[in-house]
Amino acid sequence: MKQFFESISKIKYEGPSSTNPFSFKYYNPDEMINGKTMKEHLRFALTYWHTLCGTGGDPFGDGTMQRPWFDMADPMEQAKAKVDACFELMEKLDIDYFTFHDRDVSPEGKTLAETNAMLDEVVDYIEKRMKETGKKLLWGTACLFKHPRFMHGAATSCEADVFAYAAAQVKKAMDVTKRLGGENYVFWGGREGYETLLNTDMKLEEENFARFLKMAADYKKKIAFTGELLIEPKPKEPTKHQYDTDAATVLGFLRKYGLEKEFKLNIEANHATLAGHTFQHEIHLARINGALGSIDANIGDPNLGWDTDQFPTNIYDTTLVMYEVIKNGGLHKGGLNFDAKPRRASFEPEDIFLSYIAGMDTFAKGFKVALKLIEDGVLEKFVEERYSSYKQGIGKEIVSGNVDFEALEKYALENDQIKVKSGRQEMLESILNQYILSK
Ligand code: XLS
Ligand code: CA
Ligand code: CA
Repeated sequence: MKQFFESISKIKYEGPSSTNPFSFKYYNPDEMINGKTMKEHLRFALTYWHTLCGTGGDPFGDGTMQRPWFDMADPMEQAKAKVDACFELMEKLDIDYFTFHDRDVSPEGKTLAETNAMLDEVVDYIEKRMKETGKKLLWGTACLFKHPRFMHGAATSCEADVFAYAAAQVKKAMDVTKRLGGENYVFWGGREGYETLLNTDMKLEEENFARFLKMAADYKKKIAFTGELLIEPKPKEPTKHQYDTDAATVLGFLRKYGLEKEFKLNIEANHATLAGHTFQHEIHLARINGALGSIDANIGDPNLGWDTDQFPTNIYDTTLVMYEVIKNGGLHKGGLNFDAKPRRASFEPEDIFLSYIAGMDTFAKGFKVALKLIEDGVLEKFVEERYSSYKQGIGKEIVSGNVDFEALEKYALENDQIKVKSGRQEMLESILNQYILSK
């Protein structure tokens, strides 16, 4: 097997006082926590597209990333080299899972049949490497946004031939995901949206999108794929209006078309913030609706209005995300997928390791802080007390559905001298800081 990162050996846990940049300070994969290893709790995944395919190019400049396989002239040789690099990185970073789009792992041919044949050839190789190493596929997906044929959308394209092509591509990507034992299959509506209503039949596009997802859910049953189907919300970019704007929009859409039992959500930090929400808000909303599938662990830049997909290094965020994950009873089939890329100027192969280490350590520490917060029940006790008026008296009657407007008017006329309590936001934020800084 070709080795691409020979100068870097397996990254080990050295603890918070280590000054070795190529070591984990907080991520201790084998540490037992509540009967499971830290690795089993966090279920980290490596993203194929950013890590192996990302060039560092932007609208103003060429690619910058030094990746030995970029120099290989033969596309299939390059595709297999990326597989080797992927497994070497997972091994050295102690990551068990990976995620990919069909077109990340193999090139596009002249015809769909040729493209499928090349995909099969690379998937054979991936399968072999998975068997040798025990590494697993967290999720697969289809790239329905890169090729110009998808300029008007895929399932929401104005061209029926494009709808059919997208269906064929998703069918094949689902087959491949099943074959590799993928635990989920993701739908990110890359170009499912629109730029202007002057040329758009939004009603038909929305209905077609639902038709497409229904066919996918039917196909899942047909092939007995046992993974979860996940939709990944995002409000904008690449289109101006993406149909899967945020978690609430997607849940409403699924319910409208009777698809809510078939799909869960893959929540990404940078998409949450682009939608004007916090990462925690989106995860919380998915969780309380029984729809938290998986998490794309990255972070945006609060000063930039686009999807920067940076490695997550904000401990405040990761604490609150892990707080939600613990409340969810864990990630189940989901994982923490680093849908993130080193900055354009962090172009050396070493930067891949340093970026993953930063993200993994930030999540490991956030997990520990969240565990302590939950163990001490500080936030829960406060929230429970804050809503205690619904546990007895008139509140209990409201919650039990025993009163109507007339009964409440009678009650309010007799009880109109109301005392409300402070929300104590600053006190709670200060407690959270205390936990982050000291636990
Ligand atoms: C892009 C999305 C994409 C999905 C998979 O913004 O995050 O990478 O996760 O198609
Ligand atoms: Ca994503
Ligand atoms: Ca993104």
